[in-house]
Amino acid sequence: MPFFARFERENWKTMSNTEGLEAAADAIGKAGDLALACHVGPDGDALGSMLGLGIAAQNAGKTVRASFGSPFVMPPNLGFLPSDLLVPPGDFPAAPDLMVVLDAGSPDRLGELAANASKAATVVVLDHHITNEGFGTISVVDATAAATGELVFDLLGLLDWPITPDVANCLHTALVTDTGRFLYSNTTQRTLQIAAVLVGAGASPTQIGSHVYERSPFGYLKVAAAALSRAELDVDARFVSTIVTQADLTAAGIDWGDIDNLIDTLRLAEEADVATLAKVQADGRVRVSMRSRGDTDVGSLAAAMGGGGHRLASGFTAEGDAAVVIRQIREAIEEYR
Ligand SMILES: [Mn+2]
Repeated sequence: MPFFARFERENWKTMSNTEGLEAAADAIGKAGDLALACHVGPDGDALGSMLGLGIAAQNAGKTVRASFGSPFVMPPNLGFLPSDLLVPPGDFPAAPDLMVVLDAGSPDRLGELAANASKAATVVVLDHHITNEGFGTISVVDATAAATGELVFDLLGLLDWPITPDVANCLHTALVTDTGRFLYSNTTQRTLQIAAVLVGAGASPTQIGSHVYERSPFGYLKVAAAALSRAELDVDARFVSTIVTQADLTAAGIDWGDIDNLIDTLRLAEEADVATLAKVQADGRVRVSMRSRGDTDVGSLAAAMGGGGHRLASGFTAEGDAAVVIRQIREAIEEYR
């Protein structure tokens, strides 16, 4: 096929490569009501792929409800996404006919909505986490996709549902955030081809960039300064880490959603292959984010700790002292190189 023909609407279908996706399109196309859920603590891909699919489905005449498990708080830097479809998890259908789960590698990533999924007649899973073991009635897991938004894009092509500017902006947000602005190693020619179609359909890279990357409350600077001043580098282990606590956030008047980009500053330390940010919640639990430059499979490391993610970006939640959790990671690192 000529290169540019791949951008033509009628050729989108040929870009799809999974049978599961056709089964998913069939189930979604036939449904009257759709219940959509993404992972707790949603990022740009989780929300963007869910809302993009939801808006397209609503435009196609479906009744759509979308949600994510507690805490039900929209991340501040994603507040620009059209969120009319969002309902609190308590208002989510208890036993949906068709539930679509996006960007969640396992049912427990749904929080309390895992119970709704267990009662749903049909569960379609769209995901790209390599740690996804394949749950749901129809499981579409493509670890070569940079974002779940790529799978939604293919799905809309199969369904022949229009990509309106709102849909395009949601899906482009999914691609931009999961690829680190098209710079991470998961970025493929195909990712950029899809992005080109989305921008052509009305996505605004400038709007997405200005909200997601170019603004933070002033308190973020204070928290980042405190966290970075406490950062520790283990040169032998090529490991940099730091801890942020609820007290840091409270003192600066900001929330956890405001520090989503902090790990990107921590990981700048060139001496380290692995960067680890431990976030001590108000209830004492420790939410850990990890990034690798390429030599360490932090996805498998996180999975061994009860979490998940990708080879170079992952996370898990632990009980106990944050400094002890960080020491455990540092001691385990060699096994994953
Ligand atoms: Mn994702």
